[in-house]
Parts: sequence; structure tokens; C-alpha cells
Amino acid sequence: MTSTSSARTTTGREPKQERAVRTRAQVLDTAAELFAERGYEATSIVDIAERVGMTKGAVYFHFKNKEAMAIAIVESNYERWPALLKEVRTPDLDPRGTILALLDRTAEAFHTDRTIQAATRLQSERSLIHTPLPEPYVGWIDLLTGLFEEAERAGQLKAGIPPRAAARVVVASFYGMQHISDVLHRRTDLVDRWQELRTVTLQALLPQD
Ligand code: LUB
Repeated sequence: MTSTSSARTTTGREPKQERAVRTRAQVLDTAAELFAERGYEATSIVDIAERVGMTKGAVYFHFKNKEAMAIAIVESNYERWPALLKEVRTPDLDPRGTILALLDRTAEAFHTDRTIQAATRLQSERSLIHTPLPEPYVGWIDLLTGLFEEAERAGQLKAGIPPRAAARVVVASFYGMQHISDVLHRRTDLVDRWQELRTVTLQALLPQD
């Protein structure tokens, strides 16, 4: 629970534990902002403390080191997608519609959400980070394989394409699309580029008569 009013006691103060949870989230959000802007190497704990308006010691209370922050950001990125799938799924949506809705929302998130932008940058810098990060891409490939299997059962996947191949192609092209958009236009054109990719790739994988 992160809501504020109900978290307060009769003294009007937030219980200690909930305040700690909120502070930790603030630190992580600020770290994400800096990692996304400058990258891992160029961001220090002092930079993070200064931007969030806390002492270095207060930041260390929540995270042992910079590596721990990187892992937390990347993990929270991967936790988001199954949750988003649950959110977009509705009984009236067919597998094709579910895949499109999920990826539309994902493209928006890559455009606006700094935790995702930071996680993506951290993964691209993974060889410079002195701790193993969760393995990239595999979660997305599994998630989409399941959805393309549903599409196959519903007769919506183009004949002869294995669901896992379809999933790999979508992840590879989405990844490339967002990377190029970041490098060339700081992601300002990401949603437009997604629309192109959606039309070309998904029309081929999930043709509509
Ligand atoms: C996604 C990135 C950036 C795949 O799954 C991942 O690890 C990803 C970072 O490594 O894009 C795009 C669906």
C-alpha cells in the first residue's frame, strides 16, 4: 500500500515502515532517472542522494551499493509486463487483440517511463556492471510465446510460424525499434515507430483478412 492518507496514524504521522517503503521507492526512482540520463558508470551514490535530497547515509540505509539499485530497477522492469498483461486482458479481447493491446501499452511505457528506460540502458551496459543482472529478453520471449500459442489455437497465427519464432521476431524488432528511436531521437518518435512496426510485423504474423 502506497496511498498516503490511510497510511497515517491518529497522530497524523505515517508509520515508520510505510515511510521507509516510500523513501526507498523515491531513491530508486531518482536512481532510475540518473541511470537513464547518464548511464551507470557516470552516476554516483552522491549524485543520487543530492537529487533526491537525502544524505548519502540515508541512501545507504536502503541500498548496500549502486549494483543493488541497478538490480532492483531491472527486476522491477521485468515484474511489470505480466502485471500489464493482466490489466489489458478482457474476456471480449481475442489473442490477437490482447497481443496488440499489450504491445501498444508497452510502447507507451518505453516512451514515458523512466524505470523502463533506465532498465533498458542498464541492460545495454551489463558488461560494465560488476554484478549479474537478470537475463534480458527471455521473460518477454516466454510471455509472447504463450500469447502466440493462444493465437495459434484461435487460428490467428499465420500458418507455418512456430509461436516461439513469432515471439523472438517481435522481441528482436521491438528491441531494435526502441533502441534506434532512443539513439536518433531520444525516444520522441517511439510511438510512431511502434505503429510502423505493428503494421508491418504483426500484420505478417497475425494477418487479418
Ligand atoms: C526489452 C530490454 C529492452 C525487449 O526484455 C528485455 O530485456 C528488453 C532491455 O534489455 O527491450 C523488448 C520487448
